[in-house]
Amino acid sequence: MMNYIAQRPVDNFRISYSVYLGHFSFADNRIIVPRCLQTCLRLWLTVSRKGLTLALKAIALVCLAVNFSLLSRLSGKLHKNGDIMTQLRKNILLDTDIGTDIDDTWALGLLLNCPELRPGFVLTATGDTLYRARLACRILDEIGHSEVPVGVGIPTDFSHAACKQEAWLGNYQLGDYPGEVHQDGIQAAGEWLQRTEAATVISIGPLTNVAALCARHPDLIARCHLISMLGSIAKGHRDAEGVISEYNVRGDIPGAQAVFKAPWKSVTITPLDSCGNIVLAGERYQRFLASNRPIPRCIRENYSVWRKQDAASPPLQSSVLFDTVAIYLAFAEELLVMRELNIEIDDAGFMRETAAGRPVRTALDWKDKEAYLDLLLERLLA
Ligand SMILES: [Ca+2]
Repeated sequence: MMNYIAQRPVDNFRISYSVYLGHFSFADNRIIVPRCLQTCLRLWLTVSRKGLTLALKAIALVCLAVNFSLLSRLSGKLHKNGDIMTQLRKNILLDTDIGTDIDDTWALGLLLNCPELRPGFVLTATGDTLYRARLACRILDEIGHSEVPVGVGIPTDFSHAACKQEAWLGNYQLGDYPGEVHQDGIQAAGEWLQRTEAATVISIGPLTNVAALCARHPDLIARCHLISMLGSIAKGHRDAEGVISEYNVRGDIPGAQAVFKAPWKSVTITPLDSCGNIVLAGERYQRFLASNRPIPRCIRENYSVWRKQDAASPPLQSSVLFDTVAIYLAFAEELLVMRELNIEIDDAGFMRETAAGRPVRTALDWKDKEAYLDLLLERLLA
């Protein structure tokens, strides 16, 4: 697989230069041209234009040479720091039911714009997994990320899982994707886990594929972290009080129970309690509409097709962006209220806290939801 960071030289420079300056921050968007070099260039142009003495021209030339030498040494350090950042990125396997609710499309866009994360494999889950793989391929192709391999997951009979982005997908086939495509996505995902030292699985759909990986490769799962949009602890949709049997659990209850019994290094979830009312609206949504960057443009095109099939969808705002919170949890959690709960999943798809339950880091609420909405927008527009 091609190196993800090498695809984004501007990001690489931005991150590396921030590291070099000693004020590294992933949110830091500054690109700084050394000021001394600018000054010398200006001096050289001035003395050239005004025809000043040969001595002054010589002094300016020496200053320029010294600065280019410094810049060259700095470039070496930038390259070295870029390598370090490449190694620090988390390797992500995304298991997604992209193509029914639109939030998976937003989540994929967010994942691709998070410099802390390296999307290593996209596996499609639930219902018509071939349609979902074609859709993932076309989105990745459209926004210039065909370095990410895509695998067709296990198809299931899931009558509620409509193919709502078919009109945008058109006749795009797996063979049109310039990157790697795997008809047996479970086999290929297992091989990817085998050769990936430390992987994080982000699951944002029903857990059929992830359960299959747990059954086939318990040894590999034991070295992975799982982050999932899953379940409901005390709230349902749009902050409604009361626990519900949530869609991703209900889509494959035995699968979810098996995944919770697997030997993960850690399990972290965003239940509806924290992700059930994440909406970009007002000025934030206007800024999203105004952006001409490839990721927002692609999401907008898909959202436009999707919302024609959802009459309840209000205008001038996003739908609920549940799955984006799982992506956020892969690199940070400080904006959320996190608790470790011992959770079991019962046969009706409800999460229950029990003494025998699996320890799960659970995002129960927000410390600062407005800050998350700002971060989400900035990442999508980056
Ligand atoms: Ca989903």
